Amino acid sequence: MPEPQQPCYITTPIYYVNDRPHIGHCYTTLLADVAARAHRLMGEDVFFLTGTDEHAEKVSKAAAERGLSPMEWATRNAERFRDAFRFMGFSNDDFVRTTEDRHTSRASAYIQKLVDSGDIELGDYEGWYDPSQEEYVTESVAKEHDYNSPVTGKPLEKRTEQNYFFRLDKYEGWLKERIENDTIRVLPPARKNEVLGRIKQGLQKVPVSRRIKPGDADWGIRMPNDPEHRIYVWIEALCNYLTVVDEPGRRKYWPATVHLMAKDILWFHAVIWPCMLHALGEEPPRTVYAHAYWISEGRKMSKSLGNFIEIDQLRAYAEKYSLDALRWFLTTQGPLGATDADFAHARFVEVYNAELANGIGNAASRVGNMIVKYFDGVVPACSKTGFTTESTEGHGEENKWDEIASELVCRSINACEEVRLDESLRAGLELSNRVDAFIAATRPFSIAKEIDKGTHADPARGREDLHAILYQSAEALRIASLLLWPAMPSKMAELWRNWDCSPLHDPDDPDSGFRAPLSELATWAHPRWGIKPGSTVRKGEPLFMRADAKEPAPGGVGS
Ligand code: ME8
Repeated sequence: MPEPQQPCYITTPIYYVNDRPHIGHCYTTLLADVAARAHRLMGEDVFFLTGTDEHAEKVSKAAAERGLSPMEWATRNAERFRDAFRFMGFSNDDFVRTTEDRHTSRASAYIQKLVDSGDIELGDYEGWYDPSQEEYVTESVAKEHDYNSPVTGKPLEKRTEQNYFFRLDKYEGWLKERIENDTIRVLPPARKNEVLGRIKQGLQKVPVSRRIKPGDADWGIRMPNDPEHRIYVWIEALCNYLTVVDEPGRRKYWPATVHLMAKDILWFHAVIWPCMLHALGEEPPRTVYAHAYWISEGRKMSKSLGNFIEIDQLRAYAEKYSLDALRWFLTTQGPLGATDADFAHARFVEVYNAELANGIGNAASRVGNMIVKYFDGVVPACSKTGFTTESTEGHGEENKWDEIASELVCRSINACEEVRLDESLRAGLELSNRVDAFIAATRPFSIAKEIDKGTHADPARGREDLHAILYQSAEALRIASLLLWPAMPSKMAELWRNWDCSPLHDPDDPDSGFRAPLSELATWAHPRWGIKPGSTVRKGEPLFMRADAKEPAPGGVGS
Protein backbone atom coordinates (compact mmCIF):
# COMPACT_ATOMS: atom_id res chain seq x y z
CA MET A 1 0.00 0.00 0.00
CA PRO A 2 1.56 3.36 -0.96
CA GLU A 3 2.21 5.49 2.10
CA PRO A 4 1.81 9.26 2.24
CA GLN A 5 5.33 10.49 1.69
CA GLN A 6 5.72 14.00 2.99
CA PRO A 7 9.30 15.09 2.34
CA CYS A 8 11.28 16.02 5.42
CA TYR A 9 14.83 17.38 5.42
CA ILE A 10 16.91 17.40 8.60
CA THR A 11 20.43 18.81 8.81
CA THR A 12 23.26 19.16 11.33
CA PRO A 13 26.04 21.72 11.13
CA ILE A 14 28.92 20.54 9.01
CA TYR A 15 31.82 20.19 11.41
CA TYR A 16 35.33 21.62 11.14
CA VAL A 17 37.97 19.04 10.40
CA ASN A 18 40.85 20.81 12.12
CA ASP A 19 40.47 18.29 14.93
CA ARG A 20 38.71 15.07 15.87
CA PRO A 21 35.04 14.85 16.83
CA HIS A 22 33.79 15.01 20.44
CA ILE A 23 30.54 14.70 22.37
CA GLY A 24 29.14 18.02 21.07
CA HIS A 25 29.33 16.92 17.44
CA CYS A 26 27.83 13.55 18.32
CA TYR A 27 25.06 15.18 20.31
CA THR A 28 23.68 17.43 17.57
CA THR A 29 23.96 14.60 15.08
CA LEU A 30 22.20 12.27 17.53
CA LEU A 31 19.33 14.73 17.83
CA ALA A 32 19.11 14.80 14.05
CA ASP A 33 19.16 11.01 13.99
CA VAL A 34 16.38 10.74 16.57
CA ALA A 35 14.31 13.32 14.67
CA ALA A 36 14.97 11.58 11.34
CA ARG A 37 13.95 8.20 12.76
CA ALA A 38 10.83 9.65 14.38
CA HIS A 39 9.75 11.25 11.09
CA ARG A 40 10.45 8.05 9.16
CA LEU A 41 8.36 6.19 11.70
CA MET A 42 5.55 8.66 11.00
CA GLY A 43 5.71 7.62 7.36
CA GLU A 44 7.56 10.63 6.00
CA ASP A 45 10.17 10.57 3.25
CA VAL A 46 13.20 11.78 5.22
CA PHE A 47 16.56 13.07 4.04
CA PHE A 48 19.08 13.46 6.86
CA LEU A 49 22.33 15.23 6.08
CA THR A 50 25.51 15.72 8.05
CA GLY A 51 29.10 16.27 6.99
CA THR A 52 32.28 18.27 7.34
CA ASP A 53 33.30 21.89 6.77
CA GLU A 54 36.80 21.76 5.39
CA HIS A 55 37.95 25.06 3.91
CA ALA A 56 38.61 26.92 7.16
CA GLU A 57 41.99 28.49 7.73
CA LYS A 58 42.28 26.59 11.00
CA VAL A 59 42.23 23.38 8.96
CA SER A 60 45.15 24.41 6.76
CA LYS A 61 47.03 25.70 9.82
CA ALA A 62 46.49 22.45 11.74
CA ALA A 63 47.65 20.51 8.68
CA ALA A 64 50.79 22.64 8.32
CA GLU A 65 51.65 22.06 12.00
CA ARG A 66 51.68 18.34 11.22
CA GLY A 67 53.55 18.65 7.96
CA LEU A 68 50.51 17.51 6.00
CA SER A 69 48.61 19.06 3.14
CA PRO A 70 45.23 20.54 4.13
CA MET A 71 43.49 17.84 2.10
CA GLU A 72 45.37 15.02 3.83
CA TRP A 73 44.49 16.34 7.27
CA ALA A 74 40.89 17.10 6.28
CA THR A 75 40.46 13.60 4.87
CA ARG A 76 41.89 11.99 7.99
CA ASN A 77 39.52 13.91 10.25
CA ALA A 78 36.50 13.54 7.97
CA GLU A 79 37.06 9.78 8.32
CA ARG A 80 37.11 10.16 12.11
CA PHE A 81 33.76 11.92 11.96
CA ARG A 82 32.38 9.20 9.70
CA ASP A 83 33.65 6.50 12.09
CA ALA A 84 32.21 8.23 15.13
CA PHE A 85 28.84 8.60 13.42
CA ARG A 86 28.82 4.95 12.36
CA PHE A 87 29.60 3.93 15.93
CA MET A 88 26.71 6.08 17.22
CA GLY A 89 24.35 4.25 14.85
CA PHE A 90 23.36 7.35 12.89
CA SER A 91 21.12 6.85 9.90
CA ASN A 92 22.22 9.83 7.83
CA ASP A 93 21.33 9.58 4.16
CA ASP A 94 24.42 11.43 3.01
CA PHE A 95 27.66 12.87 4.37
CA VAL A 96 28.93 15.94 2.59
CA ARG A 97 32.49 17.21 2.53
CA THR A 98 32.78 20.78 1.33
CA THR A 99 35.86 19.84 -0.68
CA GLU A 100 33.72 17.67 -2.95
CA ASP A 101 33.00 18.92 -6.48
CA ARG A 102 29.25 18.69 -6.01
CA HIS A 103 29.58 21.28 -3.26
CA THR A 104 32.27 23.58 -4.64
CA SER A 105 30.71 23.86 -8.10
CA ARG A 106 27.21 24.66 -6.86
CA ALA A 107 28.41 26.96 -4.07
CA SER A 108 30.33 29.00 -6.68
CA ALA A 109 27.26 29.11 -8.88
CA TYR A 110 25.10 30.49 -6.03
CA ILE A 111 27.69 33.17 -5.28
CA GLN A 112 27.84 34.11 -8.98
CA LYS A 113 24.05 34.35 -9.02
CA LEU A 114 24.16 36.72 -6.05
CA VAL A 115 26.83 38.81 -7.77
CA ASP A 116 24.65 38.95 -10.91
CA SER A 117 21.58 40.01 -8.95
CA GLY A 118 23.52 42.76 -7.18
CA ASP A 119 23.11 41.09 -3.78
CA ILE A 120 26.87 40.68 -3.55
CA GLU A 121 28.89 43.77 -4.35
CA LEU A 122 32.41 45.06 -3.96
CA GLY A 123 32.95 47.40 -1.07
CA ASP A 124 35.55 48.71 1.32
CA TYR A 125 36.34 46.78 4.43
CA GLU A 126 37.88 48.81 7.20
CA GLY A 127 39.43 47.11 10.18
CA TRP A 128 42.39 46.65 12.48
CA TYR A 129 45.13 44.79 10.64
CA ASP A 130 47.90 42.93 12.41
CA PRO A 131 50.89 43.07 10.01
CA SER A 132 52.88 40.68 12.18
CA GLN A 133 50.18 38.02 11.81
CA GLU A 134 48.79 39.09 8.44
CA GLU A 135 45.23 39.11 9.70
CA TYR A 136 42.46 41.42 10.76
CA VAL A 137 41.31 41.42 14.35
CA THR A 138 37.89 42.58 15.51
CA GLU A 139 37.34 45.99 17.07
CA SER A 140 36.78 44.44 20.50
CA VAL A 141 39.98 42.36 20.36
CA ALA A 142 41.93 45.40 19.14
CA LYS A 143 40.58 47.53 21.97
CA GLU A 144 41.23 44.84 24.55
CA HIS A 145 44.92 44.81 23.54
CA ASP A 146 45.25 48.58 23.36
CA TYR A 147 45.43 48.45 19.56
CA ASN A 148 48.47 46.19 19.62
CA SER A 149 48.75 42.70 18.20
CA PRO A 150 47.25 40.16 20.62
CA VAL A 151 49.99 37.76 19.54
CA THR A 152 53.19 39.83 19.13
CA GLY A 153 52.27 43.07 20.89
CA LYS A 154 53.30 45.11 17.82
CA PRO A 155 51.02 48.01 16.84
CA LEU A 156 47.93 47.29 14.78
CA GLU A 157 47.21 49.33 11.64
CA LYS A 158 43.89 50.71 10.54
CA ARG A 159 43.55 49.35 7.02
CA THR A 160 40.99 49.38 4.30
CA GLU A 161 40.73 46.70 1.70
CA GLN A 162 38.26 45.83 -0.97
CA ASN A 163 36.04 42.88 -0.27
CA TYR A 164 32.80 41.46 -1.53
CA PHE A 165 29.79 42.04 0.67
CA PHE A 166 26.38 40.45 0.86
CA ARG A 167 23.61 43.04 1.16
CA LEU A 168 22.06 41.57 4.30
CA ASP A 169 20.72 45.05 5.11
CA LYS A 170 18.25 44.80 2.19
CA TYR A 171 16.39 41.93 3.83
CA GLU A 172 15.96 43.17 7.40
CA GLY A 173 12.21 43.81 7.12
CA TRP A 174 11.56 40.61 5.21
CA LEU A 175 13.43 38.49 7.77
CA LYS A 176 12.01 40.18 10.85
CA GLU A 177 8.45 39.57 9.72
CA ARG A 178 9.09 35.91 8.92
CA ILE A 179 10.74 35.16 12.24
CA GLU A 180 8.08 37.09 14.12
CA ASN A 181 5.22 35.20 12.49
CA ASP A 182 7.05 31.85 12.64
CA THR A 183 7.25 31.33 8.87
CA ILE A 184 10.84 30.70 9.87
CA ARG A 185 10.52 29.14 13.32
CA VAL A 186 13.49 29.93 15.52
CA LEU A 187 13.49 27.54 18.47
CA PRO A 188 13.58 27.21 21.42
CA PRO A 189 11.51 30.39 22.07
CA ALA A 190 14.31 32.06 24.07
CA ARG A 191 16.47 31.96 20.94
CA LYS A 192 13.77 33.54 18.82
CA ASN A 193 13.64 36.53 21.17
CA GLU A 194 17.39 36.79 21.21
CA VAL A 195 17.64 36.80 17.40
CA LEU A 196 14.78 39.29 17.01
CA GLY A 197 16.43 41.55 19.57
CA ARG A 198 19.61 41.60 17.54
CA ILE A 199 17.83 42.09 14.22
CA LYS A 200 16.08 45.12 15.67
CA GLN A 201 19.47 46.73 16.22
CA GLY A 202 19.82 46.72 12.43
CA LEU A 203 21.39 44.43 9.86
CA GLN A 204 24.55 45.43 8.04
CA LYS A 205 26.28 44.16 4.93
CA VAL A 206 28.44 41.13 5.65
CA PRO A 207 31.80 40.39 4.05
CA VAL A 208 31.69 37.21 1.97
CA SER A 209 35.24 37.10 0.65
CA ARG A 210 38.87 37.42 1.71
CA ARG A 211 41.57 38.74 -0.57
CA ILE A 212 44.23 36.06 -1.09
CA LYS A 213 47.55 37.17 0.35
CA PRO A 214 51.01 36.00 -0.70
CA GLY A 215 51.94 32.92 1.30
CA ASP A 216 48.32 31.87 1.94
CA ALA A 217 47.66 28.16 1.66
CA ASP A 218 45.85 27.31 -1.54
CA TRP A 219 42.75 26.27 0.33
CA GLY A 220 39.15 27.32 -0.21
CA ILE A 221 36.83 28.25 -3.05
CA ARG A 222 37.68 31.31 -5.12
CA MET A 223 35.15 34.00 -5.93
CA PRO A 224 33.83 32.94 -9.32
CA ASN A 225 34.00 36.50 -10.69
CA ASP A 226 37.30 37.45 -9.08
CA PRO A 227 39.87 34.71 -8.39
CA GLU A 228 42.00 37.11 -6.33
CA HIS A 229 39.41 36.56 -3.60
CA ARG A 230 38.37 33.51 -1.72
CA ILE A 231 34.80 32.93 -0.59
CA TYR A 232 34.62 33.36 3.17
CA VAL A 233 34.37 29.85 4.58
CA TRP A 234 31.17 30.45 6.53
CA ILE A 235 29.29 31.69 3.48
CA GLU A 236 30.33 28.74 1.41
CA ALA A 237 29.70 26.25 4.25
CA LEU A 238 26.10 27.37 4.70
CA CYS A 239 25.50 26.57 1.05
CA ASN A 240 26.03 22.84 1.77
CA TYR A 241 22.43 22.46 2.87
CA LEU A 242 21.32 23.41 -0.63
CA THR A 243 24.20 22.05 -2.74
CA VAL A 244 23.46 18.48 -1.62
CA VAL A 245 19.77 18.52 -2.53
CA ASP A 246 20.10 20.73 -5.62
CA GLU A 247 20.00 17.80 -7.99
CA PRO A 248 17.30 15.83 -9.76
CA GLY A 249 15.33 13.67 -7.35
CA ARG A 250 16.36 15.62 -4.27
CA ARG A 251 14.83 19.04 -4.93
CA LYS A 252 11.65 17.80 -3.23
CA TYR A 253 13.43 18.01 0.12
CA TRP A 254 13.86 21.79 -0.05
CA PRO A 255 13.16 23.86 2.02
CA ALA A 256 14.85 22.23 5.00
CA THR A 257 12.40 21.10 7.65
CA VAL A 258 14.91 21.80 10.39
CA HIS A 259 18.50 22.96 10.66
CA LEU A 260 19.90 21.76 14.00
CA MET A 261 22.92 23.30 15.74
CA ALA A 262 24.15 24.77 19.03
CA LYS A 263 23.60 28.37 20.05
CA ASP A 264 27.12 29.40 18.93
CA ILE A 265 26.17 29.45 15.28
CA LEU A 266 22.54 30.49 15.42
CA TRP A 267 23.09 33.92 13.84
CA PHE A 268 24.50 32.43 10.67
CA HIS A 269 21.60 30.02 10.35
CA ALA A 270 18.70 32.18 11.47
CA VAL A 271 19.78 35.45 9.85
CA ILE A 272 22.44 35.27 7.14
CA TRP A 273 21.40 31.97 5.57
CA PRO A 274 17.65 32.69 5.21
CA CYS A 275 18.47 36.06 3.60
CA MET A 276 20.95 34.45 1.21
CA LEU A 277 18.30 31.92 0.25
CA HIS A 278 15.70 34.62 -0.28
CA ALA A 279 18.12 36.53 -2.49
CA LEU A 280 18.68 33.32 -4.46
CA GLY A 281 14.94 32.90 -4.94
CA GLU A 282 14.84 29.85 -2.67
CA GLU A 283 12.50 29.27 0.26
CA PRO A 284 14.01 29.73 3.73
CA PRO A 285 14.20 26.82 6.19
CA ARG A 286 11.02 26.06 8.12
CA THR A 287 12.78 25.69 11.49
CA VAL A 288 16.14 26.68 12.88
CA TYR A 289 16.77 24.96 16.19
CA ALA A 290 19.69 25.92 18.43
CA HIS A 291 20.35 23.88 21.56
CA ALA A 292 22.67 24.81 24.44
CA TYR A 293 26.04 23.24 25.39
CA TRP A 294 27.26 20.13 27.04
CA ILE A 295 29.55 20.93 29.88
CA SER A 296 31.68 18.40 31.72
CA GLU A 297 31.35 17.83 35.47
CA GLY A 298 30.20 21.43 35.85
CA ARG A 299 32.87 23.10 33.67
CA LYS A 300 32.73 24.40 30.13
CA MET A 301 34.41 22.02 27.73
CA SER A 302 37.31 23.60 25.92
CA LYS A 303 40.53 22.75 24.25
CA SER A 304 42.54 24.66 26.81
CA LEU A 305 40.96 22.80 29.73
CA GLY A 306 41.32 19.56 27.79
CA ASN A 307 38.03 18.32 29.24
CA PHE A 308 36.13 17.45 26.09
CA ILE A 309 34.27 14.19 26.37
CA GLU A 310 35.97 12.23 23.64
CA ILE A 311 34.60 9.56 21.35
CA ASP A 312 36.64 6.88 23.15
CA GLN A 313 34.85 7.74 26.37
CA LEU A 314 31.50 7.48 24.62
CA ARG A 315 32.58 4.11 23.24
CA ALA A 316 33.43 2.96 26.76
CA TYR A 317 29.94 3.94 27.94
CA ALA A 318 28.33 2.16 25.00
CA GLU A 319 30.36 -0.95 25.69
CA LYS A 320 29.44 -1.04 29.35
CA TYR A 321 25.82 0.10 29.27
CA SER A 322 24.89 -0.38 25.58
CA LEU A 323 24.83 2.13 22.77
CA ASP A 324 21.08 2.62 23.14
CA ALA A 325 21.48 3.56 26.81
CA LEU A 326 24.07 6.16 25.83
CA ARG A 327 21.78 7.50 23.09
CA TRP A 328 18.91 7.66 25.59
CA PHE A 329 20.95 9.50 28.18
CA LEU A 330 22.33 12.04 25.73
CA THR A 331 18.98 12.77 24.10
CA THR A 332 16.90 13.00 27.25
CA GLN A 333 19.44 14.62 29.57
CA GLY A 334 21.26 16.79 27.04
CA PRO A 335 21.16 20.57 26.55
CA LEU A 336 18.21 20.48 24.16
CA GLY A 337 16.63 23.59 25.62
CA ALA A 338 18.18 26.91 26.51
CA THR A 339 20.30 25.72 29.44
CA ASP A 340 23.60 23.87 29.38
CA ALA A 341 23.72 20.26 30.56
CA ASP A 342 26.36 18.50 32.56
CA PHE A 343 27.80 15.15 31.62
CA ALA A 344 28.26 13.58 35.04
CA HIS A 345 28.77 9.88 35.57
CA ALA A 346 26.61 9.69 38.69
CA ARG A 347 23.70 11.16 36.77
CA PHE A 348 24.23 8.69 33.95
CA VAL A 349 23.93 5.72 36.31
CA GLU A 350 20.92 7.24 38.06
CA VAL A 351 19.04 7.75 34.79
CA TYR A 352 20.15 4.38 33.44
CA ASN A 353 18.83 2.51 36.46
CA ALA A 354 15.65 4.52 36.95
CA GLU A 355 14.47 4.81 33.37
CA LEU A 356 16.02 1.88 31.55
CA ALA A 357 16.95 -1.01 33.87
CA ASN A 358 14.08 -0.41 36.33
CA GLY A 359 11.90 1.36 33.75
CA ILE A 360 11.19 0.02 30.30
CA GLY A 361 13.61 -2.91 30.73
CA ASN A 362 11.95 -4.15 33.90
CA ALA A 363 8.41 -3.60 32.61
CA ALA A 364 9.17 -5.60 29.46
CA SER A 365 10.82 -8.45 31.41
CA ARG A 366 8.00 -8.63 33.94
CA VAL A 367 5.28 -8.81 31.33
CA GLY A 368 7.21 -11.21 29.08
CA ASN A 369 8.13 -13.47 31.99
CA MET A 370 4.57 -13.65 33.27
CA ILE A 371 3.26 -14.57 29.82
CA VAL A 372 5.91 -17.29 29.64
CA LYS A 373 5.18 -18.51 33.17
CA TYR A 374 1.38 -18.45 33.21
CA PHE A 375 0.60 -19.11 29.54
CA ASP A 376 3.62 -21.07 28.30
CA GLY A 377 4.61 -18.03 26.30
CA VAL A 378 1.37 -17.85 24.32
CA VAL A 379 -0.19 -14.38 24.36
CA PRO A 380 -3.65 -14.62 25.99
CA ALA A 381 -6.77 -13.35 24.28
CA CYS A 382 -8.53 -10.24 25.54
CA SER A 383 -11.30 -8.31 23.90
CA LYS A 384 -11.44 -5.50 26.46
CA THR A 385 -9.55 -2.25 26.01
CA GLY A 386 -10.09 -1.13 29.61
CA PHE A 387 -9.62 -2.56 33.05
CA THR A 388 -11.06 -1.36 36.33
CA THR A 389 -8.73 -1.70 39.28
CA GLU A 390 -10.09 -1.68 42.81
CA SER A 391 -8.48 0.91 44.99
CA THR A 392 -8.16 0.43 48.72
CA GLU A 393 -10.93 2.98 49.29
CA GLY A 394 -13.20 0.88 47.12
CA HIS A 395 -13.37 3.34 44.17
CA GLY A 396 -12.49 1.67 40.95
CA GLU A 397 -9.94 3.26 38.63
CA GLU A 398 -10.61 2.68 35.00
CA ASN A 399 -7.60 2.12 32.77
CA LYS A 400 -8.78 2.89 29.27
CA TRP A 401 -5.66 1.68 27.56
CA ASP A 402 -6.65 2.58 24.02
CA GLU A 403 -7.21 6.18 25.13
CA ILE A 404 -4.12 6.36 27.32
CA ALA A 405 -1.95 5.07 24.50
CA SER A 406 -3.39 7.30 21.81
CA GLU A 407 -3.07 10.36 24.01
CA LEU A 408 0.60 9.63 24.62
CA VAL A 409 1.24 8.90 20.95
CA CYS A 410 -0.29 12.31 20.09
CA ARG A 411 1.81 13.99 22.76
CA SER A 412 4.91 12.34 21.38
CA ILE A 413 4.17 13.42 17.80
CA ASN A 414 3.38 17.01 18.80
CA ALA A 415 6.56 17.31 20.83
CA CYS A 416 8.56 15.93 17.93
CA GLU A 417 7.09 18.53 15.54
CA GLU A 418 8.47 21.21 17.85
CA VAL A 419 11.83 19.44 18.15
CA ARG A 420 11.19 18.74 21.84
CA LEU A 421 12.68 15.32 21.24
CA ASP A 422 13.24 14.57 24.93
CA GLU A 423 9.53 15.03 25.63
CA SER A 424 8.65 13.03 22.58
CA LEU A 425 10.65 10.09 23.94
CA ARG A 426 9.38 10.61 27.47
CA ALA A 427 5.83 9.96 26.28
CA GLY A 428 7.01 6.41 25.50
CA LEU A 429 8.61 6.07 28.91
CA GLU A 430 5.46 7.35 30.56
CA LEU A 431 3.41 4.68 28.83
CA SER A 432 5.81 2.03 30.05
CA ASN A 433 5.69 3.45 33.58
CA ARG A 434 1.88 3.35 33.46
CA VAL A 435 2.14 -0.36 32.71
CA ASP A 436 4.40 -0.82 35.72
CA ALA A 437 1.92 0.98 37.95
CA PHE A 438 -0.94 -1.06 36.45
CA ILE A 439 0.84 -4.31 37.32
CA ALA A 440 1.57 -3.07 40.82
CA ALA A 441 -2.10 -2.20 41.27
CA THR A 442 -3.60 -5.36 39.73
CA ARG A 443 -1.04 -7.86 41.09
CA PRO A 444 -1.39 -10.52 38.37
CA PHE A 445 1.21 -12.68 40.20
CA SER A 446 -1.10 -12.85 43.24
CA ILE A 447 -4.09 -13.71 41.09
CA ALA A 448 -2.11 -16.53 39.42
CA LYS A 449 -0.97 -17.85 42.77
CA GLU A 450 -4.47 -17.87 44.20
CA ILE A 451 -5.85 -19.67 41.17
CA ASP A 452 -3.02 -22.17 41.41
CA LYS A 453 -3.55 -22.82 45.10
CA GLY A 454 -7.32 -22.99 44.71
CA THR A 455 -7.84 -20.02 47.02
CA HIS A 456 -9.24 -17.58 44.45
CA ALA A 457 -12.85 -16.63 45.19
CA ASP A 458 -13.87 -16.70 41.53
CA PRO A 459 -11.27 -18.57 39.45
CA ALA A 460 -13.06 -18.01 36.13
CA ARG A 461 -13.09 -14.26 36.75
CA GLY A 462 -9.50 -14.47 37.98
CA ARG A 463 -8.37 -16.12 34.75
CA GLU A 464 -10.20 -13.53 32.68
CA ASP A 465 -8.51 -10.76 34.67
CA LEU A 466 -5.12 -12.36 34.19
CA HIS A 467 -5.68 -12.53 30.44
CA ALA A 468 -6.74 -8.90 30.31
CA ILE A 469 -3.91 -7.60 32.51
CA LEU A 470 -1.17 -9.34 30.59
CA TYR A 471 -2.56 -8.73 27.12
CA GLN A 472 -3.13 -5.04 27.87
CA SER A 473 0.28 -4.62 29.45
CA ALA A 474 2.00 -6.24 26.48
CA GLU A 475 0.06 -4.19 23.96
CA ALA A 476 0.73 -0.94 25.85
CA LEU A 477 4.43 -1.78 25.99
CA ARG A 478 4.43 -2.55 22.27
CA ILE A 479 3.12 0.97 21.60
CA ALA A 480 5.57 2.46 24.13
CA SER A 481 8.40 0.72 22.33
CA LEU A 482 7.48 2.44 19.06
CA LEU A 483 7.78 5.83 20.75
CA LEU A 484 11.11 4.85 22.32
CA TRP A 485 12.52 3.41 19.11
CA PRO A 486 14.02 6.63 17.65
CA ALA A 487 16.48 6.78 20.58
CA MET A 488 16.89 3.04 21.13
CA PRO A 489 16.46 1.27 17.80
CA SER A 490 18.48 -1.85 18.63
CA LYS A 491 16.94 -2.55 22.03
CA MET A 492 13.41 -2.05 20.75
CA ALA A 493 14.11 -4.32 17.78
CA GLU A 494 15.33 -6.91 20.30
CA LEU A 495 12.09 -6.62 22.22
CA TRP A 496 10.06 -7.03 19.02
CA ARG A 497 12.02 -10.16 18.12
CA ASN A 498 11.31 -11.64 21.56
CA TRP A 499 7.66 -10.75 21.28
CA ASP A 500 7.30 -11.89 17.71
CA CYS A 501 5.75 -8.62 16.56
CA SER A 502 8.32 -6.77 14.49
CA PRO A 503 6.91 -3.80 12.61
CA LEU A 504 10.21 -3.64 10.72
CA HIS A 505 10.75 -4.96 7.23
CA ASP A 506 13.63 -6.97 8.59
CA PRO A 507 13.32 -7.82 12.30
CA ASP A 508 17.10 -8.20 12.57
CA ASP A 509 17.81 -4.79 11.11
CA PRO A 510 16.52 -1.81 13.10
CA ASP A 511 17.15 0.39 10.06
CA SER A 512 15.15 -1.67 7.60
CA GLY A 513 12.19 0.70 7.74
CA PHE A 514 8.66 0.27 9.00
CA ARG A 515 5.98 -1.65 7.21
CA ALA A 516 3.33 0.95 8.09
CA PRO A 517 3.30 4.52 9.47
CA LEU A 518 3.00 5.19 13.18
CA SER A 519 -0.68 6.17 12.82
CA GLU A 520 -1.38 2.52 11.96
CA LEU A 521 1.34 0.82 13.96
CA ALA A 522 0.34 2.54 17.18
CA THR A 523 -3.37 1.75 16.93
CA TRP A 524 -4.46 -0.22 19.98
CA ALA A 525 -4.85 -3.93 19.15
CA HIS A 526 -4.52 -3.20 15.43
CA PRO A 527 -5.54 -6.44 13.64
CA ARG A 528 -2.29 -6.52 11.72
CA TRP A 529 0.24 -4.75 13.95
CA GLY A 530 -1.10 -5.26 17.47
CA ILE A 531 0.13 -8.02 19.76
CA LYS A 532 -1.80 -11.05 18.57
CA PRO A 533 -3.41 -13.48 20.98
CA GLY A 534 -1.90 -16.87 20.26
CA SER A 535 1.48 -15.49 19.21
CA THR A 536 4.60 -16.54 21.11
CA VAL A 537 6.62 -14.52 23.58
CA ARG A 538 10.16 -15.67 24.27
CA LYS A 539 11.87 -15.01 27.55
CA GLY A 540 14.79 -12.90 26.39
CA GLU A 541 17.75 -11.44 28.19
CA PRO A 542 16.87 -8.30 30.20
CA LEU A 543 17.14 -5.32 27.87
CA PHE A 544 19.23 -3.41 30.43
CA MET A 545 21.11 -4.99 33.35
CA ARG A 546 21.05 -2.92 36.56
CA ALA A 547 24.16 -0.82 37.05
CA ASP A 548 26.18 -0.45 40.20
CA ALA A 549 26.44 3.23 41.09
CA LYS A 550 29.71 2.62 42.94
CA GLU A 551 31.58 1.42 39.87
CA PRO A 552 33.92 4.02 38.36
CA ALA A 553 33.06 5.82 35.16
CA PRO A 554 34.05 3.87 32.08
CA GLY A 555 36.66 5.65 30.01
CA GLY A 556 37.55 7.92 32.93
CA VAL A 557 34.79 10.55 32.80
CA GLY A 558 34.59 12.59 35.96
CA SER A 559 33.71 11.15 39.35
O1 ME8 B 1 30.80 25.77 13.82
N1 ME8 B 1 27.77 21.08 23.32
O2 ME8 B 1 31.74 23.76 13.24
P1 ME8 B 1 32.19 23.15 14.64
C1 ME8 B 1 26.87 20.82 22.35
N2 ME8 B 1 31.83 24.45 10.74
N3 ME8 B 1 27.14 20.90 21.04
C2 ME8 B 1 28.37 21.25 20.67
C3 ME8 B 1 29.37 21.54 21.63
C4 ME8 B 1 29.02 21.43 23.01
N4 ME8 B 1 29.88 21.66 24.00
N5 ME8 B 1 30.50 21.86 20.97
C5 ME8 B 1 30.20 21.76 19.63
C6 ME8 B 1 31.18 24.98 12.98
N6 ME8 B 1 28.92 21.38 19.44
C7 ME8 B 1 30.98 25.26 11.52
C8 ME8 B 1 29.52 25.03 11.18
S1 ME8 B 1 27.50 24.90 9.45
C9 ME8 B 1 27.19 25.50 7.93
C10 ME8 B 1 29.17 25.30 9.76
C11 ME8 B 1 28.25 21.14 18.15
O3 ME8 B 1 33.01 21.96 14.32
C12 ME8 B 1 27.10 22.08 17.92
O4 ME8 B 1 26.26 21.53 16.94
O5 ME8 B 1 32.77 24.21 15.50
C13 ME8 B 1 27.80 23.28 17.34
O6 ME8 B 1 26.91 24.16 16.68
C14 ME8 B 1 28.75 22.60 16.39
O7 ME8 B 1 29.16 21.41 17.11
C15 ME8 B 1 29.97 23.44 16.01
O8 ME8 B 1 30.84 22.63 15.28
